[in-house]
Amino acid sequence: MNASAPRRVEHQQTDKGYVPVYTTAVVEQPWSSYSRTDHETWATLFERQREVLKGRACREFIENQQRFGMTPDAIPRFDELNAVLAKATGWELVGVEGLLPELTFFDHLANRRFPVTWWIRKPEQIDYIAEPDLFHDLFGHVPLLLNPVFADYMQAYGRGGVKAHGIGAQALVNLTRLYWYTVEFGLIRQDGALRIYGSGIVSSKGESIHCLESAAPNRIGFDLARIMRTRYRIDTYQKTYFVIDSFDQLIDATRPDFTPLYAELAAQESVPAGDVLASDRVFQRGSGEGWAQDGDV
Ligand code: HBI
Ligand code: FE
Repeated sequence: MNASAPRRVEHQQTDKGYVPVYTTAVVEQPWSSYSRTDHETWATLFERQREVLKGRACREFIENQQRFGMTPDAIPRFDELNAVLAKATGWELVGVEGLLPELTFFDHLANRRFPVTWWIRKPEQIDYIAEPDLFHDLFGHVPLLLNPVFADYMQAYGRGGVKAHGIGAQALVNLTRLYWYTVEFGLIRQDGALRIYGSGIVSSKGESIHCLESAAPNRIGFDLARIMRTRYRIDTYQKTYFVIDSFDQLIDATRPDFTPLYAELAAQESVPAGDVLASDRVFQRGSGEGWAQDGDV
């Protein structure tokens, strides 16, 4: 790591698990400072995930990763990806230290800027890392920004986030759940089968298999208000995955102003992450095997 490389932001490990450190700085990708180990970590994760996602990731994810020309040979350069992105959907990747305060994050999305963590996890974190690193952001989030409908959804989400920030904390909770159950852990129905589009899933080998093949989780049809009421998991696989029929369904759901919906939701109980409601469109009612009883966020 040469002296010019920015210092990686480490979340503090405490007895309550890791405590996120939020920063707002935008940094140039220090591509020349990546070590051989960094490139090898990218290669290992890239090859492993490309293998496990065959027949599991949605069409658009694989197609767009190829359009970017991402390979296991080396960590991709943000400026090369930006050249492709700018032409296709007008999005731009900006390097960041890690997690951003919510309003900063929303403001980037509202302006078609996607924040990508500049550093990649250490080899000993290859199977799990608590915060989003370069692999999660670049491999997981960036490909779908080439899909025009999903790219519009991400900008609409950012604009909604800036508004929700002005409305109050509960609106932010509702909106964060929407991000969690779509952008991070969403499933889509394609050719009669369930496929993955959520970034938190595609960047995780275990969850790429679990979300589609395990009997444990619920799989429920997308319903905006239902998702905004539903608590989620940070430290384990999701107990429930929500299934969209198309990316159009996502962008259509974000057209109306959410203010009246937030007011409605404020009067309703949150739904525990593992519950199934009578009004749900159920693809699978999970067995709940292996679920932790507490810890829903
Ligand atoms: N910051 N860099 C980064 N990446 C994220 O995905 C992210 C964030 N800050 C907040 C956040 N996500 C979530 O709370 C969103 O739901 C807002
Ligand atoms: Fe993410």
